Amino acid sequence: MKNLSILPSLATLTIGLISVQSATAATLTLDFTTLSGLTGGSPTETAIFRAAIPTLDNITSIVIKDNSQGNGGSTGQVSGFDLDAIKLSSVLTNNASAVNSIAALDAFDFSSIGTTLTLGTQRPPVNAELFGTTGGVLNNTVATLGNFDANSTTDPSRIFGFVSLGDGGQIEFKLKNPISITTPLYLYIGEVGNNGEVGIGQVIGTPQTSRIPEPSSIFALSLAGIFLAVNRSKKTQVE
Ligand SMILES: [Ca+2]
Ligand SMILES: [Ca+2]
Ligand SMILES: [Ca+2]
Repeated sequence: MKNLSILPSLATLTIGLISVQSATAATLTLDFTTLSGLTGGSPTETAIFRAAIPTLDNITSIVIKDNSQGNGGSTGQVSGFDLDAIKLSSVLTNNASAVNSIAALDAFDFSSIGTTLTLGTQRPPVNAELFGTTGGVLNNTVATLGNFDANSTTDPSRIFGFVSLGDGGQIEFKLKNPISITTPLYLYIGEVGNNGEVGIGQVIGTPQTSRIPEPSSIFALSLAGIFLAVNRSKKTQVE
């Protein structure tokens, strides 16, 4: 009888842990595929990467990080990953030249309310600011993150249309409204220059397992198992 009184409380504790886990947001890393061709302004050298958004509920943020380890591209104000644009679309395309014209979800707010930029470091010679930023925040009149339109050049008279994250930098996009995935959705990002810089994408949302009433089923099964085990044990003792 002593053991029996402990068993229900252990089962309750297990359910408690499952509930907490279900409600907690998860950060998942995206698996990018490189599209064929290039797009952008002039010179046209923006490479496009596509990732299927994982099946999550309540997606609140998407994060793009530089993971170039100081390699690739140019120095100074254009150090690190050079983000031309970001787009969420239900349309799947394999061609960079099509990415500007496919339908987009109205998901992003490119103001300082909807974006959090964590500046990476510049490789010498260090400029006052990373390109596409002003006062440490995104300047979207320069970066135009809604359009894959970057001029892939460091010529001061022509450089336009992207933000450089700096080495190890990142930008977080807080979505206008949380998104739940019920049909396939794709993220497209562009890297200006296609010159060796590497990005990581992450999506923050809630696992959809929290929708399925499995924990209560597991609980019921556990109790049934305990009941059977106790009965069997009692019978064994009697015999
Ligand atoms: Ca760069
Ligand atoms: Ca742009
Ligand atoms: Ca680049």
